[in-house]
Amino acid sequence: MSEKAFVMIKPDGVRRGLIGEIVSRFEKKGLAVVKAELVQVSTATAEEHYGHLKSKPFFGELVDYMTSGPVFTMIVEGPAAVKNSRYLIGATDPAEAAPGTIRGDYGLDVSENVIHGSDSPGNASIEIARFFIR
Ligand code: RTP
Repeated sequence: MSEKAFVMIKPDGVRRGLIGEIVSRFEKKGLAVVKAELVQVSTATAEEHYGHLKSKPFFGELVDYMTSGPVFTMIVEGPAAVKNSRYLIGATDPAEAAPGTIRGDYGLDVSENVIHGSDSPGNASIEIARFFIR
């Protein structure tokens, strides 16, 4: 059954010119990119998106990072799109992410870790609404 996932190339990924490489990985896997946009995230949207981390000491830095330049937002669609996207993306900390995953191949820093992918179909719907239905 087809499913939608929300994926976002973070400001470091965009700055480093990784959009093409990352989109290509999703396409080669067989997931369709059905919507995409280069957009500047507002402070309010970044704070809402990472609201579950509000109590963390790095929350302010995380919001500054996420608003430091444009992000590339995508809706990807296909079988088990959420689970398959998370596999392609790899572990949150690039130092723990397997080679062959996006964070494993392109990241070094646990905060500036190149890409975000929704962690459940429910959160995918919420994030698609947050970033695409404005
Ligand atoms: P994401 O939401 O971005 O896909 O990341 P995730 O589910 O893999 O990880 P989560 O725990 O929700 O963390 C969200 C983002 O916060 C930054 N972070 N910094 N300095 C730190 O120790 C730290 N820990 C997390 C990362 O940008 C992470 O992706």
